[in-house]
Amino acid sequence: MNAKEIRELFPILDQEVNGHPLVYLDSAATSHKPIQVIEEVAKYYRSYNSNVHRGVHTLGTYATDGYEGAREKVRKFIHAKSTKEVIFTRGTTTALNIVASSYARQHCTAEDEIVITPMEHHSNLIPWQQVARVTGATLKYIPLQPDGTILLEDVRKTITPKTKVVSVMHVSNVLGTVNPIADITKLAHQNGAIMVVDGAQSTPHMKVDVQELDCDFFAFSGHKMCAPTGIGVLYGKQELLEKMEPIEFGGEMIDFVELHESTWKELPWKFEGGTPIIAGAIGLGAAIDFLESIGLDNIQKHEHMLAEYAIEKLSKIDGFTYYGPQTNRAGLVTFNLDDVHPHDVATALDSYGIAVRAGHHCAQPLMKWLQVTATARASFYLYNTEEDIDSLYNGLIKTKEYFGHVYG
Ligand code: 7TS
Repeated sequence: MNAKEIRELFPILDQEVNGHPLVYLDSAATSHKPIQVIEEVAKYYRSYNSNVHRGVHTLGTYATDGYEGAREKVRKFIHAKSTKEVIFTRGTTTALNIVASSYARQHCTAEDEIVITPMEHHSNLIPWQQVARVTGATLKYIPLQPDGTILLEDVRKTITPKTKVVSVMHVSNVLGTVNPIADITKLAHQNGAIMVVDGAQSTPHMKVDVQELDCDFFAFSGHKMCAPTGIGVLYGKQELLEKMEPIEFGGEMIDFVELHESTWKELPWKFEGGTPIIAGAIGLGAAIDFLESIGLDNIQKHEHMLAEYAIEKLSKIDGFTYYGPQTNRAGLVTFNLDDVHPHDVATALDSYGIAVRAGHHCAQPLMKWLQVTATARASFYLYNTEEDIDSLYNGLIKTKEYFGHVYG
């Protein structure tokens, strides 16, 4: 995989920020879009913009073919059995909220337990807090090891026959931990619970096979994998989705409407009330074609290499601390520099054209566990190179010198 050639396909990367060439290290927040995706979305608006599933006119048929064709691309990409199991949503947050609001509120009582981890993004934490609040169910946490991993032994102790739902992130957006989803799923199923996976940080970077994981629900966002914002996916096993009630009611999702009652369309459309995210889905289809043309295995290998290189190089900086496991980690490095607030680190780096994220990364309980108020984070994708990490290293050295001088 040649990251330098791949960069050329991302027009946004060819610019200067604050007088320096842009070094974009914030792809865990959102990725950039290759020209293929930008053009596919523009083509929809330029030549066949229409609503789907209703018009018999020609453009409407093209739009429906584009939208439903994208669904089939997603199905293949995650290896779902049927397109009935692929629901387009606004993103991971919406997808997880559908499972919490529709499945969990129906199935949980005050006798039941919901099991998650302290490393979850707020999107996979607050929906479950809300289910617990409304149903009286108990929210339980699988404890973390000091390096930010979880032990199957602890999973075994936390999940019980009272557990109804287990929901765990595939890859941590802060620690870079890759969780053993297939093994956790087995333990959930042995106890009669369903398994929900937050795949926001795995799907863009590694091959995901929902049948191999055997999870019941899997959520991800298009914008982190080269697609536009505003499109995401909820995968769910058909037998579960069939029994679930929609959470949004209105046009598009109905079959027959009477004055006092209505019936729903079949899957997946019963969960897609209103005009759907047509351009977004078409963009996601183009992003999948793009990622598959490069190969998810190649992308994963490249990011592994970058993460190892970054940890080795940045660890040479006096006062540099990173969080999360040392090995088997995803392509991001969350860190702090002694005596410099992470917001100052990010602001100083920005003045050199280097974009990193600072803050709690939507994981406040995890920050508490790490005993920090915030961190900085550099996250990598297929267009990043070792030179980007060298720039980060040089930027951090200059940042340290500057703040050492100010505070020293
Ligand atoms: N889950 C994980 C693991 C995430 O990293 C994110 C977004 C979400 C869920 C929510 O995704 P959304 O597309 O619905 O917003 N994570 C980040 C991040 O790490 N920095 O900015 C957004």
